[in-house]
Amino acid sequence: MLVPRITCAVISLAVAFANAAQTLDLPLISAEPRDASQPLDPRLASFSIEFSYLTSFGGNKSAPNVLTKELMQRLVERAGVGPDIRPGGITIDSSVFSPSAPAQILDESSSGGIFRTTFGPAWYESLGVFPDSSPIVVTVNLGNNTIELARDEIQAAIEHIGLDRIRAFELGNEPDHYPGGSRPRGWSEADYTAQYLGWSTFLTRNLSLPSHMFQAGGMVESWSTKEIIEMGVESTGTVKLYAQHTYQYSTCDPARNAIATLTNLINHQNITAYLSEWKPQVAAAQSVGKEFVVGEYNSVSCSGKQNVTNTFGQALWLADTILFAGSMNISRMYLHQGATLVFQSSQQTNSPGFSWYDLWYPIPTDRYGSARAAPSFVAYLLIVEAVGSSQESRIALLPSIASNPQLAVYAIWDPAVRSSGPARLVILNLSTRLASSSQDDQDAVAVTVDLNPYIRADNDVKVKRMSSVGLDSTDSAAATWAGQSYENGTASGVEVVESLEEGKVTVQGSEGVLVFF
Ligand SMILES: *[C@@H]1O[C@H](CO)[C@@H](O)[C@H](O)[C@H]1NC(C)=O
Ligand SMILES: *[C@@H]1O[C@H](CO)[C@@H](O)[C@H](O)[C@H]1NC(C)=O
Ligand SMILES: *[C@@H]1O[C@H](CO)[C@@H](O)[C@H](O)[C@H]1NC(C)=O
Ligand SMILES: *[C@@H]1O[C@H](CO)[C@@H](O)[C@H](O)[C@H]1NC(C)=O
Ligand SMILES: *[C@@H]1O[C@H](CO)[C@@H](O)[C@H](O)[C@H]1NC(C)=O
Ligand SMILES: *[C@@H]1O[C@H](CO)[C@@H](O)[C@H](O)[C@H]1NC(C)=O
Ligand SMILES: *[C@@H]1O[C@H](CO)[C@@H](O)[C@H](O)[C@H]1NC(C)=O
Ligand SMILES: CC(=O)N[C@H]1CO[C@H](CO)[C@@H](O)[C@@H]1O
Repeated sequence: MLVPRITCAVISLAVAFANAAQTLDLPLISAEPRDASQPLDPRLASFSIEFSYLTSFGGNKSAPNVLTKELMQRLVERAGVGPDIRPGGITIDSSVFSPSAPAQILDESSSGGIFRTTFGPAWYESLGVFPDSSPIVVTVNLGNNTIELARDEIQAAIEHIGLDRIRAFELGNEPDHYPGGSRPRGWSEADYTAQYLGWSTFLTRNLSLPSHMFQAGGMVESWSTKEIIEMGVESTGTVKLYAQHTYQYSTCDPARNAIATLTNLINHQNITAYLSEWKPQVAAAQSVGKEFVVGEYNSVSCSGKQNVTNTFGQALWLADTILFAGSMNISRMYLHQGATLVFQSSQQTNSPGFSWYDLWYPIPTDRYGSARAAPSFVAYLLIVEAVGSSQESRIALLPSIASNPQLAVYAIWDPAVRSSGPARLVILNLSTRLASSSQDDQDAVAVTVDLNPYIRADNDVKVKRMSSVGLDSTDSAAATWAGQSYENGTASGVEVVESLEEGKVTVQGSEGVLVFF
């Protein structure tokens, strides 16, 4: 696809900042991908969608959700393939497949909590809006403790999705939360491991599944991949890969709600320190030759937080979180799209409705207004273009620059594009620039980076920018990738692909750029 290149508009902007901004030399980047990640999956940025809300996100055959379809196409155009889709979350553990049911019947409590989802063959129509190249992770009911329910759900998935398109089967959601609920208080990771082995082995035989078709783990708070491997989860040959869930912040209770602020969230040290806690788990999975994925995550659990996770700040949080995850060999990150479920916590801040952290609002609602992409959607465009489609790219986070601790710089090597030296560079300036900041304050948080050491004479270096009026902006029309916004799922405005000014690029606070060498 050929795109118009309009360079004037933004270059003059960069020059305007150049006076105030300091010039920065980056640490040297090696020509070869030393200390870099495993080859990146073009599906690094994937999705988890709350099981009982898939119908809202996908629609059905006669009424597909056009916004979802368009947004997914924007990713396919860049990645070459669709992201993984995992219909899952807490509602899977009270789900029941019934061949005679309509798409779905929700049994709700008086406060709006979903305590059972009965679904039928038409439920699978919702998956039709996702690209054919999107693998599906099939999570089934383990919470109920009745293997027939899981068996029927796996059988139905094979019939209606097709085994070829199924990435893996997953037994239950966050089993470490079962003790004291659907299991006795003392139910442990040893009990989970034993049940996983019994069920996955029986189901593999009973349904004649290929070996190694299960995604094990899926815990969120206690227990770990390392522990279940030590307990023998590999012993019957059913594990394909490992998953754990992560939520850095929470609105589930008042104490955690108080620290779930934009400035705490959009902080490079906080982001990298938090995800680094999973390094032993990635290593444990790699030691048995398996992938490790974050099978469900978002920034703030219990459905996000108004004016925090529905801002452009969430885009910066996503870009840094996902690229850092790639650099530490997490194979895919499944960003949860969902809705507030009153069963998550009796003390939570949010009431029922779509989550404040969703990347898009698929249908119009009283609380959120029109169906539209959230300001954070543009982060997915930056990420898929940074990762590329070659399946050979590798990423590394460069060492922090002492004078600019909030500057996150990722180098990406991609032999399909450039044989020596980084093919692409992501520069995120996570320092705060608010929508209300004065011009002087905005200049003070801009930084100019000297890229001359990485440019060859024959290089036609291009830059795409992820920006908005400020970190705290909730306006999707103001959140842009290469000058265009994506509120209704299609690009709006004229694409702006910049060139370098004397080998330099300026990055304002709360802004990111992707440099193509
Ligand atoms: C990631 O995997 C690659 C091998 O593909 C390895 O060289 C690298 O050390 C790993 N990184 C981490 C942080 O484990
Ligand atoms: C498809 O969705 C439309 C709109 O929500 C609805 O009216 C229709 O009943 C659905 N069809 C099926 C088969 O569920
Ligand atoms: C398990 O499923 C059955 C059948 O839908 C239901 O009656 C029962 O309440 C469920 N039990 C739990 C613990 O969810
Ligand atoms: C699978 O399990 C069901 C009961 O859950 C049983 O009726 C059926 O015979 C089993 N089939 C095989 C091939 O094991
Ligand atoms: C995160 O960053 C802020 C600075 O923005 C800091 O004050 C805070 O202690 C950090 N940690 C957490 C858990 O928020
Ligand atoms: C979010 O911001 C809007 C607009 O500034 C304001 O009206 C609303 O009260 C804020 N909500 C919360 C929970 O802070
Ligand atoms: C989105 O809006 C643009 C105008 O900005 C319009 O051309 C396009 O048709 C719209 N797309 C959809 C899917 O509504
Ligand atoms: C994230 C980051 O490094 N932000 C920087 C943006 O640029 C200004 C000016 O150089 C720095 O002060 C910020 O720290």
